[in-house]
Amino acid sequence: MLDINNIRNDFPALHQLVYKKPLVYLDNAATTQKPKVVIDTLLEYYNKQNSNIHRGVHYLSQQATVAYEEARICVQKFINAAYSHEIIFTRGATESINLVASSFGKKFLKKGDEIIISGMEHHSNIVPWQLACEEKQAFLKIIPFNENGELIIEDLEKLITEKTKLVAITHISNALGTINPVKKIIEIAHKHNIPVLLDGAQAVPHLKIDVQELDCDFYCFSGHKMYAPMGVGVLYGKEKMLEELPPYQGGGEMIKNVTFEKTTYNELPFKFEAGTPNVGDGLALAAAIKYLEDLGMENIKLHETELLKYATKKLSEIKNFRMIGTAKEKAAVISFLVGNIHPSDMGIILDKLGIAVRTGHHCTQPIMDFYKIPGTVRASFALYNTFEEVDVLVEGVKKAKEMLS
Ligand code: C6P
Repeated sequence: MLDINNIRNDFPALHQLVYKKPLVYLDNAATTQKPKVVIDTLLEYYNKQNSNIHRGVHYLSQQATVAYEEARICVQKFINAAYSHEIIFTRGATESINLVASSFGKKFLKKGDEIIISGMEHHSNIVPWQLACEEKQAFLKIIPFNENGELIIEDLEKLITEKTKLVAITHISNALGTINPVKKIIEIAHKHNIPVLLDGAQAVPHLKIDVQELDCDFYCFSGHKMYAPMGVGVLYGKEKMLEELPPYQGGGEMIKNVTFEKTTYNELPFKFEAGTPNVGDGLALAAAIKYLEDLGMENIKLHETELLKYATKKLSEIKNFRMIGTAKEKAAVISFLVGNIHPSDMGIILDKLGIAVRTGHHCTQPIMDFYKIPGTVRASFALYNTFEEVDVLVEGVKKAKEMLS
């Protein structure tokens, strides 16, 4: 079992008062707080190692290059990719998805083709595909979900045609908490030789990810939702897929040889990493991964599952509490409404009590349209949250309800 009180000491930001109240940070699906080891890694990099990498002959450049490539190997092992060159550093999940949508779209999409996504995608896994489809006059098809917020995957078989080029699905929904049956989805798609991209932005901080076991073709995530800094993320792609895709951006690093007549491209992963990379944040991402591995992803999952159970039970006792997203398989995300109270009114009162939650559509407007609601209040938990904090949330919701009813 995790010693949560001890763990909390690793996170400086958790120990502060807001409006003279102890901070209860429950906006972890938006971004997590950072452990000291991650902050220190960043400081150490800029204090001692800072230099541009790959092209330098001098000591600092060589040291930083080695450290950055070690960070790549750290990510590779964390998600069990077959090769380190299958790990492309990006700015985050959004950029990873845009990279695939743009490059895959350019190479493989033709007029009349189809891309399948689901009804519960984050806008980051909708709009890039819409852009790609618009360019090639292709179409988006949508796997629906039921009232509980579970995908109706029997419909996937019906949606697939010989024109389907790719399936792109979120591993865990940021607004509903649903853990999707991605292995099953991948099996169905692969039966028809269709590659699958998983948006793992919400999954990587909570589950042990094994991309070879999943057999996904692409996996995308952001560092800042898994205790690393903002501005760094990952695209995993199977070697064979990445080899086939054209570059996303042009510039330094991604080339082998440039003349005005013709440019040849660098090998993987550099073909997709144009320009000076975000070295410091890459190293800090590796530090976050080591931190998670030391705690153990299984232990983290156990703790968060207990928090989810406890919070679900306690909140459900509040009269007129309505949970949005009641899938059997859920991560520690609770989206809710209370009576007719507008989510942002609830959020403002919770904030004044020191409780940080997110309100609104969470960049998933189609989900809100499905439930015919303007948005939700969302409490999302991390490895450092406590049962006492759940109690504070429950009391806060009761108080807000009293004030707003
Ligand atoms: N969700 C949330 O509060 P970026 O912004 O690139 O780090 O991540 C985008 C993204 C993609 N997919 C999913 C499932 C996500 O949840 C997010 C980010 C945040 O839920 C911001 S809206």
